[in-house]
Amino acid sequence: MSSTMSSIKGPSSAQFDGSSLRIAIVHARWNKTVIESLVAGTINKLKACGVKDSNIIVQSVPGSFELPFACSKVIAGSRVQAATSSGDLIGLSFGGSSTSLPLNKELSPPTSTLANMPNTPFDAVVAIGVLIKGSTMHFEYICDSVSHALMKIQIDTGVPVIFGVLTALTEDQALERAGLGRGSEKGHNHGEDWGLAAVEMGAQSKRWA
Ligand code: DLZ
Repeated sequence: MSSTMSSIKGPSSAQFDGSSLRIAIVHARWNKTVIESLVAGTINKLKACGVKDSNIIVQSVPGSFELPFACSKVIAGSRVQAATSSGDLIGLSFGGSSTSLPLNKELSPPTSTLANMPNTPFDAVVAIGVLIKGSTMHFEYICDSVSHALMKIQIDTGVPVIFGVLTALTEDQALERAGLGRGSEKGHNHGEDWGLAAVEMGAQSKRWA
């Protein structure tokens, strides 16, 4: 493509109202710098669409391979919670004997804990991970299994799961897609697109129900 021609690639935006939505962000901790920028971009866009601070929860997991399990638990847990009046975190035990989610451990953006949430299920979940290709087949196996598992969760549960997993061949590719490019072009933060997608799918799936 000539350098004067602009790219036609990318989402076309439609604005949806997120003010009544509850959104969960589940993110891996591998490749932390990129992850932090993507999570911040997602949260900024959710808030720009009207999603309340108190209706955004953030859960971290070790790596991208853990994303499907955590998304599945978060969706199931919020449904159980919605079905009880106590607000107890039934079914949301992550690691060891913990009975509450270790929320917002790494990130500064304001988020709330599940324990403080109104008792309604999540309208959408954003799964965020950054996979960077190494010298073995590890990358291919994780990319493949995680993308299939996340798709299956949203189809099986009826809760939209936004695919916020970067599958980058190089560190530079990952940085550019988080708006952190090392060159003169910083790149676009894809977290913003995932925030928009979460609001659109959350709002639409209420209508399609
Ligand atoms: C082990 C591993 C490697 C090598 N690379 C990445 C990566 O680039 N991005 C990522 O999110 N996670 C990585 N992991 C960790 C796995 O996803 C997973 O956490 C472990 O294999 C434990 O199940």
